[in-house]
Amino acid sequence: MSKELVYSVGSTFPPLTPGLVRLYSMRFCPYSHRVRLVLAEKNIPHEIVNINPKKRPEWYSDIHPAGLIPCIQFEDGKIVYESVITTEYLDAVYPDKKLISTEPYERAKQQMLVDSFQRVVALLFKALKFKDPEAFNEICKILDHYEKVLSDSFFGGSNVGFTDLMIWPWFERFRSLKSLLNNELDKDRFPKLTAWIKNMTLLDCVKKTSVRQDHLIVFTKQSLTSPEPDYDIGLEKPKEEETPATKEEPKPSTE
Ligand SMILES: N[C@@H](CCC(=O)N[C@@H](CS)C(=O)NCC(=O)O)C(=O)O
Repeated sequence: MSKELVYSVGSTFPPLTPGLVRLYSMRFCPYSHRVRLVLAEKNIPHEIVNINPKKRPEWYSDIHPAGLIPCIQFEDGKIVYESVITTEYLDAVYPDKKLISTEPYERAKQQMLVDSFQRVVALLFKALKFKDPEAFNEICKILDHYEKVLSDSFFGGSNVGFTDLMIWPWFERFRSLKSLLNNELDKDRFPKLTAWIKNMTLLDCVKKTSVRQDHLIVFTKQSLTSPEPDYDIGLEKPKEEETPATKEEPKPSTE
């Protein structure tokens, strides 16, 4: 049975593994994808516990008061949630491969790009849910600015940084979901972003954390029409007699 199966209502809290940061995640959640990218890029030893966001385990409310994912938990009891805050925290306590610039203006520029990207997130949902071509046009208008300010291999310079990892999950979705969007980014309008996408796909952290396209398509179709999509698409499911509480413990991630 797969260790990636979601924990749901009625499950037992899986004890923390000494020496590992725990990420509460969900395979198709773009916000969790941000944190998976950061953990992979910074080589932080971690384990992943996937949570069913619609049927959360009772024990999860002791970890995240609002029950959202992603969230990270440390052996010493520290808990941090919200994908951007989690990233900033991890970058501060694991200073190797710094993602966020210490130069105030550079840092502000990175944060502005991440913050304004929330509008793209909302529009992508609109484009998928309502098959609204105008929503995709709006996305492109916002991305014109990203095209304009991109002046190196990555947004923060020659190495991957904060902005790149915070916005990448949605670019992966633009590509994977182009059949559902009936649209894709125009290479002529976005030549620098097109080159950036190529640079991103070559990164180990992107390769290790990418979501399988066929699974993402099925999951997205389900989540647009059903209140309870299958969070375990493509995984080996438990046999009838096994309950979530009898699942094996999570194992250290190989990401
Ligand atoms: N602002 C949060 C958003 C996280 C979020 O919306 N996560 C979704 C899953 S992709 C969730 O937990 N949904 C459960 C719910 O809304 O009850 C972040 O950046 O971490």
